[in-house]
Amino acid sequence: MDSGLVRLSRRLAYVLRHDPASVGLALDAQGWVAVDDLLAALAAHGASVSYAELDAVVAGNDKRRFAVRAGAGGRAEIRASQGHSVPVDLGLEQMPPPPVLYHGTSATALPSIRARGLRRGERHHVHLSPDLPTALAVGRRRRGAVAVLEVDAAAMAAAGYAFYRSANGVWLTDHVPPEYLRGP
Ligand code: HQG
Repeated sequence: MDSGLVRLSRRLAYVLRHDPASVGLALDAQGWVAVDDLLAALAAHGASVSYAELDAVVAGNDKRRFAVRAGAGGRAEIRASQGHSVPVDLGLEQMPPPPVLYHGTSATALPSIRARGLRRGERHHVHLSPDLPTALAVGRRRRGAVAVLEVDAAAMAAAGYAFYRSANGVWLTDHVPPEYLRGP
């Protein structure tokens, strides 16, 4: 994606996950908003975005961060597939996880993570990656050295912890206690 579309993708992620009110929007209970309303709200806040640009962001997004559907009355609606801090019910179904999941983070966070486990912070869930390369990419968003932890998802599932998978393949759970973490 070119840099203009990357910027647009970041702006959309911010609006649709964290602060729809920043452009005067409200999401429905499941996080959806009509595409028309979104584009009008962005235009009213100084960002004129065309349907073609929005399509390019939705289709060209490496992580498929956004989902589009035909809503009530045939209006197209959009939402972020995961990562919200505003309260939305994504309707995620619980699913048995693969035996091992990964979490990429900053090496400086390790002492705290070893002591308290992985915590969800502002987000609804702890985010886990299905493979090492994805976890490395997530960890590289942080400053300094990257650390990748392995999560013993099989043992967690056996102990009754719930796992969910977002529409774009991110594994989600409420908390990973330290005893299920392996790694550096
Ligand atoms: C860390 C991106 C200290 C955790 C990615 C992480 C992902 C702790 C940071 C998605 C801790 C939270 C989520 C503890 C966790 N002590 N630090 N006990 N427990 N942490 O951004 O997983 O581009 O909320 O390791 O690809 O980095 O937004 O979570 O470093 O899927 O679509 O606290 O965001 O996707 O950071 O990333 P985040 P994350 P998008």
